[in-house]
This record gives sequence, structure tokens and C-alpha cells, in this order.
Amino acid sequence: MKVTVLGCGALGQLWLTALHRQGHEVQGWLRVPQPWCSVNLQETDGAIYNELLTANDPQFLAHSDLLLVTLKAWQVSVAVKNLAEMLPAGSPVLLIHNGMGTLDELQSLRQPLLMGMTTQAARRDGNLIIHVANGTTHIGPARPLNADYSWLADALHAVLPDVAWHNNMGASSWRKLAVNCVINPLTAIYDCPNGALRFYPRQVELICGEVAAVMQREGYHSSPEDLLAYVWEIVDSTAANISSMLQDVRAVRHTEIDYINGYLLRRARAHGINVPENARLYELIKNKENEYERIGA
Ligand code: KPL
Repeated sequence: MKVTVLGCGALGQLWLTALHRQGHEVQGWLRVPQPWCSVNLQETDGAIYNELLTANDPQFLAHSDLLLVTLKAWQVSVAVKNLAEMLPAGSPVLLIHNGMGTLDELQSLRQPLLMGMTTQAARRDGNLIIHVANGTTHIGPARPLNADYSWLADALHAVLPDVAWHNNMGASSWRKLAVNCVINPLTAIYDCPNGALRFYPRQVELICGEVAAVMQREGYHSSPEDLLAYVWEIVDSTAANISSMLQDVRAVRHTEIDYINGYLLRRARAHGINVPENARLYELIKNKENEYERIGA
């Protein structure tokens, strides 16, 4: 396969490395207009993989079989729209990011649009990307497709297991949204690892109740108890993690709040549902962002 990976952060470098090692042709696509990108990855067994790969080559993009997008949610739609003209109309675009709402922004995209959710854990430590833990990547259609793309899950599974295909990603996207609505803002506000949320059970419960109400109105089977149990499972299994939002806040970067609790607020408003706890967390994180954007960080 010929693959362009848009976004060369931790997850992007993980996929670039895995694809390259399995003999696929790969290039990275970066914001900086340079013809190469370096990947510097420490595997789960401690081995270091260092390579200089092609980047930003329009000819390569024009022959790519897949555009794999590993950008933060708020960067996705502008970046994808900029490349879409050069990408063949039949080559799928696979989005892997936290949160929801980018599909609404990419409605006019002519390529097949796929979405993915992953529990592969990778983080940046200076110039090194550390592959912290293996996980599972679930992929499937982001909107109705006119061909079968499930072969892609098999191809990607051979590269960075596990990868599984699902024809219906809706309910699992909402369950993942619930996880992110709880863990990301709370850990960013309390400046704590995921596991420390065991100290805030009431808040976790309130958020899950609000997400369940919106999820039901969106047509998905759900209950506050079911979401709560799922969220606690993820809190415990990622107890030592520093959430991506806390990492963003610590690094004074823009967060994905508009696509996590912000998306929930938009859907709640559309259904006339009150979600005060999610609204409060949204405001708190926006205030943090506005504060560091005001001082020019
Ligand atoms: O997706 C995550 C994130 O940090 O963005 C979780 C699941 C909360 C793991 O930390």
C-alpha cells in the first residue's frame, strides 16, 4: 500500500513506523513545508526505531491508497480539505482522533470517509515517541460507503495489531465520547492521572448521566449505569495515564474540548436537553485556553 499519514505526532509516528517496517510505501504530511520527516520511536520492548521518511510530496499523495489522519480534532477539517483535491477520489480517508464533530465539517469530501478509535498508547518525551502500550484500533464507515473497505482493517491489522472492522461505529463513538467527556476535562482541571478520578465519583456520575440522556435522544441504546460502568473500567485500565487534554494544558496547547464536551453541548442544545455539569467543565477548560492565548503562549 501507498499511505500518506497526515500529522506526525505520537500516533502518526507510530503508524508511519509500523507501515514502513512492514514494507509499505509511506510519507508523512507536516505543517512545515519540508520534504522529509524523521520518526524516532521507542517500541514497547525498549528498541529504538529511527528513520528519515519522505514528507509533503504531492506526487506521492496523488498516488496514495489511503490518507491516514492522526491530527488533533480541531486541526482535521482544514488540513484534510487542503489535501483532498490531490488525493484520488477512490482512496479512503481514515480519521483517528478523540471527540466528534469533524464528520459534519467534512460533509463535502468526495473520498470515502472512515473513522477509527484506538487504545494504542503513545506519548512524546522530548524528541522521542514512546509506544507505551499495545491496544486495539476499531475502524469503520463514518458515513454510508459505496464499496466494501473492510480489507483495510485486515491490511492494517498485519501492520499494527489489533485492528477490527465494524459496520456500525455510532454507539461505540458515543461510548468513547462519554469516556473523554469525563476523563479529559476532569484530569486537566485537577491536574491528576486518570486513576485519581476515583476521588471524584459524584462528578463522574453526573457527567455520565448527562451523556446518556443525549445519547438516547441521538437514537442509541444507553443508560447512565451502563456508561458509568464503562467509564470506570477505562479510568482503572488507564489509571497511570496522563490524559491527552492534561498533556495539552501542561504544554499550553489548544485542547480538543470543542469536539468533546463542546460537541455534547451542541447535540444537547439541538434536543433541548440541559447538561449543566458538561457546560461547567467546558467553560473551565475554555477559560484555561483563553488565559494562555491572552498571554500569547
Ligand atoms: O483517550 C484518552 C485521552 O487521554 O485522550 C483516554 C482514554 C482518556 C486515555 O487517557
